Amino acid sequence: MNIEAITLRELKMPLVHFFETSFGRTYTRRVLLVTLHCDGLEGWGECVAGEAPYYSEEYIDGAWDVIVRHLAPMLLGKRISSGREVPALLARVHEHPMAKAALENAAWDAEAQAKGLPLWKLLGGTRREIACGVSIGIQNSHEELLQKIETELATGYQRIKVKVKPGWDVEVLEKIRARWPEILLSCDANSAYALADEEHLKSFDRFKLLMIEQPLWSDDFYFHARLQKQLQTALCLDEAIRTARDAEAALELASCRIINIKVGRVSGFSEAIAVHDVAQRFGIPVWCGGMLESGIGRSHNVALSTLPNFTLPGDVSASKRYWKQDIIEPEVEVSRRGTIAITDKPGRGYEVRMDLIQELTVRDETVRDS
Ligand code: OSB
Ligand code: MG
Repeated sequence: MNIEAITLRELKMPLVHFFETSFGRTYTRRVLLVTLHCDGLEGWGECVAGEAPYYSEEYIDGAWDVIVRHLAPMLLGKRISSGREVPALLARVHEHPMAKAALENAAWDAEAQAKGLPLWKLLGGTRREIACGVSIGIQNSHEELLQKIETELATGYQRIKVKVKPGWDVEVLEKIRARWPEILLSCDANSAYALADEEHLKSFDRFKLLMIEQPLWSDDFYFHARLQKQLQTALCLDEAIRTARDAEAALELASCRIINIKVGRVSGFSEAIAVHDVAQRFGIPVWCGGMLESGIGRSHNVALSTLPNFTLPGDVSASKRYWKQDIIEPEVEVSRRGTIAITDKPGRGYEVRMDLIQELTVRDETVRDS
């Protein structure tokens, strides 16, 4: 595949419902899509960076800049035969995992099309359906949260994850457990707690959670290991795991018993597979996290979730939970049993809707080999 040009697009996509985490509320997603033009094929990737540098240091305007000025020029004019070759080409740029992932994943997307293979098979997937959970943000009231949970359970989702922070935690979990004593329930703190909260976090054990996700600092393994020793509940790391090396360090230290893999956070499919493999070697289950993706990123998450060690329900859920209309055809749909069926179609298995993409695009730029 000759990489002839790369197009960046920013889409403005209002969420069906705002999404609130411990670091803030999002009403509208600014979605950054990249297209690799190679030999008449178009490989698509999504940069999942946030609107602001709160989840991590990356944000959409910074990602756009680093792609145009630094990353795209490292790929343009290159001939590659697989997505696997992309990380080495981009290695000179320090960090910027979500920007790199958009490009690398677009190359895998093109490779799957060129080979006439489903992307999930190319990634080494084996599952014919994946298990789905939902991530529910902080709401205006407890009542609204309970209402949301009821709706998601009625739809068939297999696991409920709620966002927590100091002041929106035990009382909320208490009410959820009072109403649904048996459901698979977890919580995600996005680093909202500190060491002084150890006793408070220990009190979560009574809720029989599947996991507590990233309670402490986003770069920490050591204090999570200390905390894990004090808890019955499994810890899950999200933000802290950026590489397979991180996963190995965290698991050797016993910082967590579960890992959330987000393909953007770990810089692309190659590293996501490597993290998956490390976890599998340690006997640690993984699940696929989400970043409020449009259909492009969502279809890539679906493909990644077919790898064998994705044994827990992920945050990969139906398009319609986020968007009035998604930019892929068909949209990602979830069965009454809370599963997504995997198709045998070549490529990502979901067509891009160019009409809608054009309608939603607020800026675009194409860079070519100069
Ligand atoms: O920590 O998983 C997270 C969204 C934005 C930033 C961080 C997180 C999330 C989610 C959303 O939980 C999951 C989804 O896309 O459904
Ligand atoms: Mg998380």
